Amino acid sequence: MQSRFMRTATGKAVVPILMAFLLTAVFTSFLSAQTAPEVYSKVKIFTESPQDLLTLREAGMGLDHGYQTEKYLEVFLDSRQMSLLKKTGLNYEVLIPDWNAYYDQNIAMNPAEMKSLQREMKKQYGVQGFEFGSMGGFYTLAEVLTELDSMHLLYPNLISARQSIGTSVEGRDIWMVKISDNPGIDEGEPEVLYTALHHAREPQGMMTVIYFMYQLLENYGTDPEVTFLVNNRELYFVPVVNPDGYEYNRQTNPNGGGMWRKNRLNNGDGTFGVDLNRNYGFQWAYDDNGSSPYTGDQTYRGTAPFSEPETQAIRDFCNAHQFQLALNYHTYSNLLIYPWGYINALPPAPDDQIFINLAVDMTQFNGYAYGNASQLLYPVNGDSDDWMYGEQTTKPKIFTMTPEVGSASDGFWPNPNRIYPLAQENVYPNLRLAWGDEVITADPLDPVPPGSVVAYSDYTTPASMLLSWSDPNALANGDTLLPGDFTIEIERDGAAIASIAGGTETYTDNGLADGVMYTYNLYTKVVATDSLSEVVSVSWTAGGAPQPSAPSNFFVT
Ligand code: 0X9
Ligand code: CA
Ligand code: CA
Ligand code: ZN
Repeated sequence: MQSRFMRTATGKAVVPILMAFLLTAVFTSFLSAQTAPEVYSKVKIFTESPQDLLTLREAGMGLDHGYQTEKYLEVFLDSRQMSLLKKTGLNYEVLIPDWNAYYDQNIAMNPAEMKSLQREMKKQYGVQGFEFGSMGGFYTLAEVLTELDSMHLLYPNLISARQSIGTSVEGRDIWMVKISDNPGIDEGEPEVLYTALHHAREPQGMMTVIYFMYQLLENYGTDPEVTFLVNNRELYFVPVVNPDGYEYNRQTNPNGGGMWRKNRLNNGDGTFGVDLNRNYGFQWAYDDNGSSPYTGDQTYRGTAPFSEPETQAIRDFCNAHQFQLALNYHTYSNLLIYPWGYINALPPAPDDQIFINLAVDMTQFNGYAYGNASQLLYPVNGDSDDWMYGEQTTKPKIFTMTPEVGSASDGFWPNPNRIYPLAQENVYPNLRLAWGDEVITADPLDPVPPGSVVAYSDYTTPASMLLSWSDPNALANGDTLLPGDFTIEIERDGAAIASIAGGTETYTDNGLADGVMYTYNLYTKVVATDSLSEVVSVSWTAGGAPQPSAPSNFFVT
């Protein structure tokens, strides 16, 4: 029999450390036996007629995610769903009878393999802080927290310390961090939210988010786009919305592959868990098609809207902020999904077109399909996106979308060699979301530019230019701006030459060449926030004008 750790990516056996792993394997199965994890099977269900699809829907299996074609769908089923499927009489084929055994045999890598893959990936992707976690390459919950802490230690000026936004059913904190310049200050800049792991078995979403955070931190100050966005946005991250479910997967499957989806509420009838992505309070329980009333189902929606502390935490966090855009990361299917979830319709104009434009832009390089949930998968009610967008009284509407990262072959626990590429293909969409075209129109906290800007030089001062202007006294939103709050930044022909304190209103630029025309850019910069105004440009020739000329209208009387 082949050991779970003998098979390597290159096919060679790793004998010297085999003993240690056999021991680990024995211990692991002992642990597993104790917690008796569900057996999940990968099944291909043939749905050749509309009647077959109806039969399937009416079987009450609470199907969630899978790969579908006209003729069949491939899904992961727990034992309860398996027995329901058998009763339907539909044709099916079991592709993988025991997913976890399959995962351990075919996907999990041993530490030596992980290490060399790690080296290769870091080199190829040019990242420093991001690395593999210990759970099949994915960070465990504890490792996510270590990453957040080390980011804050390394980049205290760009990322906040982690803050709890609430606790889970089992009392674990749900952590949030903010990336922005001056992360400790609410600068009133446009706010954008990224979350992951609503579903415990979708760790690639979390890896994608952490990878993006490192991209921001490591490229700040060198990449102009990253620098602009970090300076002018407040980017919030909740990498693990469902810590209990994720931790449960670690306990049952410490090497990765755990298939628990929901939270870990004890439903009191021998079943556990509410699907957090069916528990939000917008059109909650709209029908039984987009969510399930049955406690044992994978898509069980809970006893009431926001019955779960995890969704309450996200709700309260959103209500306390002014998020304008959000991405809730899930896996898989290479999709970008926008509202509505509960019906097959788009939000009213003009928002429908804004969503489409955003999605077209964001998916142009990774090729994800975009649309609403019904167009792409199946209807869902009580999901995060419908609430974030649809709830418009307790908070402003949020342009929220769900990426489903990875292909059908990646599944929920992709091969470790897919973690970096899948994260990388979502950096562009993440950046575009932060730009928020058509959603973030003007930053109300940007200052007003300097007024009446004049550059002047004449034959009496051929080597210098006198710049003058009137200081702004407000932000774009009308808030007062005092002289001590800002500087006027000056560029000559594109290069920064001076930063002048508010209240000065003039600057003399010396050492110029007589007869040469110079172009100056002036803009206001708020000291506390680095927020910048629009740029005002003026051009004038050194010593050039007005030329001294013979006096005219000259009379002698
Ligand atoms: O069923 C879900 O909750 C999501 N799929 S998953 O396999 N990750 O569970 C799809 C949710 C789609 N709905 C919206 N984005 N509105
Ligand atoms: Ca900021
Ligand atoms: Ca700023
Ligand atoms: Zn999901």
